[in-house]
Amino acid sequence: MTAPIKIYGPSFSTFVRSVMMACELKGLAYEVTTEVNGEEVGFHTAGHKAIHPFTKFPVLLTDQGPIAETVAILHYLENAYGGTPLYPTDAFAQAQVEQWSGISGIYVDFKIVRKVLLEFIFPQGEDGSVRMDKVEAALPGVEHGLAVVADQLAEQPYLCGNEITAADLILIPIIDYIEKAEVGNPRVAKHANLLAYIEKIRAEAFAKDILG
Ligand SMILES: N[C@@H](CCC(=O)N[C@@H](CS)C(=O)NCC(=O)O)C(=O)O
Repeated sequence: MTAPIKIYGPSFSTFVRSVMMACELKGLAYEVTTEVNGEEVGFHTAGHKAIHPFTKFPVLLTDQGPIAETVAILHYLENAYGGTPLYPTDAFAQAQVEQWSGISGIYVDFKIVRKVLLEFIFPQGEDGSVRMDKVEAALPGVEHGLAVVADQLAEQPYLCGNEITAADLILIPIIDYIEKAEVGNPRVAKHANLLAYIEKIRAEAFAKDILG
């Protein structure tokens, strides 16, 4: 039996979840771990820096060495294991997947995860309070990010057409978290297609145990 693929990082991380879903879609056994070479490696320690120079996660731990950065990991899984494709072969279509992976993993992530969700998870205010002024100031950015991806999904079921791709895997955990966080103030639900997208995906076999 081949050893499971090792994903270093916490399973609550959006990007770790992207890699977990890729493994699920490709039918690959995997484990999410905080061990490297059999040793416990704490986040933001020297051991973590040795596998990611900016101490981020996920990092894929392969027999050939660590692979940092979600996009690089998703490409590696595609090239090394095959299975359900996450990238089209046509050059333009592939560039579209790269484009929407970047838009989702850089801009949408920044506006939604970094500026708002992390403020609730790791409050930076006095006595550990959430800085609501910062959250309020960031909400137009959340709405902008949601509108951009909702527009892209207006005429097609996935970000880059009729098939799920790596770009969706990067977007999905972000939309899942923000939609769940918005009880009583539905910004995702303002876009019926975006709500339908995340609800459909949450029920699918590759995602349901990961998104919970
Ligand atoms: N560009 C990186 C971003 C990774 C990233 O920011 N991961 C977050 C978790 S979702 C992280 O490592 N946070 C811990 C930190 O910033 O110290 C990627 O695509 O993998």
